[in-house]
Amino acid sequence: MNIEVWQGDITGLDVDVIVNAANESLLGGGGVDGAIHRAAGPGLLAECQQLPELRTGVRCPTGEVRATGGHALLARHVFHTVGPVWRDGRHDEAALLANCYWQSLRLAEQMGLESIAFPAVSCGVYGYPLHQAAAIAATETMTWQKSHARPSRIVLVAYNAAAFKIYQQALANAGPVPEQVAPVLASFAGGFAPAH
Ligand code: AR6
Repeated sequence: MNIEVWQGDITGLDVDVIVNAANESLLGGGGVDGAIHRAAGPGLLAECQQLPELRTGVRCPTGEVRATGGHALLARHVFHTVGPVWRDGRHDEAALLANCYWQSLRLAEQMGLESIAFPAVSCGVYGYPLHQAAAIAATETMTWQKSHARPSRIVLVAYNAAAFKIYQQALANAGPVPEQVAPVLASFAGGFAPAH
């Protein structure tokens, strides 16, 4: 059991599931969403289009998650979650972002998946301050691992060196390390294949 920080492009990871920072339509966009759709190929968009709309233009409300296949990705599945748009921190942003992590971990457990990789949900176009988002990612994933066996590998993906350091610090701050479940703080995920 460990939580890892890995720097690079999430689309190249050989894990059971990569999480996508999507929007409520689930019909693609820029940032990591665009990268995942490009790498997965058109089958991913076709599958997203088949997911039911709860109301016009909303297939996944903010804070929730929907699963699809991985299509041309190495990852077997994609979880599409929708992070909050950052306003001022007083509009439930933290709780909604925590839900993205918690609901994704719960779905991975229900599906019997062993490994999951998260990008920095909400930290691009949606403007969430990375320090605060990294603290939430660290707290939610570490709390999850204290009481759940699966997924046994949780990877926090930093897209650049600055984000890598912020994640390292967030994990160090999120202790105390649970007994007998020592996370490998900020290790590179040596077992993952890089992008082609
Ligand atoms: N691998 C890993 N991380 C990445 C990658 C990548 N290939 N590309 C970007 N990031 P964003 P959001 C990082 O904007 O803020 C889309 O249009 C990036 O550096 O992708 O949740 C959706 O359709 C940043 O730290 O997601 C939505 O409309 C993080 O991923 C909207 O953007 C998230 O940045 C969602 O905005």
